[in-house]
Amino acid sequence: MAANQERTFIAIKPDGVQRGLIGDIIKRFEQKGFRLVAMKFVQASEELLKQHYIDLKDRPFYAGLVKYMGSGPVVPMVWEGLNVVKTGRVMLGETNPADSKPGTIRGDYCIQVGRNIIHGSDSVESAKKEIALWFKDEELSDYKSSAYEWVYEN
Ligand code: IDP
Ligand code: MG
Repeated sequence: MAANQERTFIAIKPDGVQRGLIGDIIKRFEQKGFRLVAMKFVQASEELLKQHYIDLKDRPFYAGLVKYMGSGPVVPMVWEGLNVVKTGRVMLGETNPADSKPGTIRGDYCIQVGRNIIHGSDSVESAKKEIALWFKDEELSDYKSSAYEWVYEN
């Protein structure tokens, strides 16, 4: 896979949807130059959310996290580009909004860790797992962005 085709899984959580932040969040990824590969507006099942956060199953906040994520519709997305996993995490800010710098999504739009409005994959490996969990292969769009030559040197 070419480096410019790295993919990450980003999801706007129920609080981000309810607070009217969908457009602002998508805009940041678009303006950065990343390519939108897939997006849905869905109410996730408890089963899917438990699986999505399976690595955290022994943490005391796991049940509350699954309930929070299922409390309303979410916007799961796949974004593509050079170093998109790492850069995506930088754009999100820290897990705890209190530690997130202004200019980051969590730094700008939220206050508490349990209402931190957005998810982003933490590695290329977990991105692959999360994309496969939330999207079917045929839901991943294979178009070429007309901005590609203006975003990348080669
Ligand atoms: P991340 O979302 O920045 O990758 P993780 O450690 O993977 O952070 O935790 C997943 C999600 O679980 C966080 O985004 C947040 O919504 C929630 N979470 C993490 N730590 C706490 C906590 O101490 N209390 C409540 N919720 C938490
Ligand atoms: Mg995580």
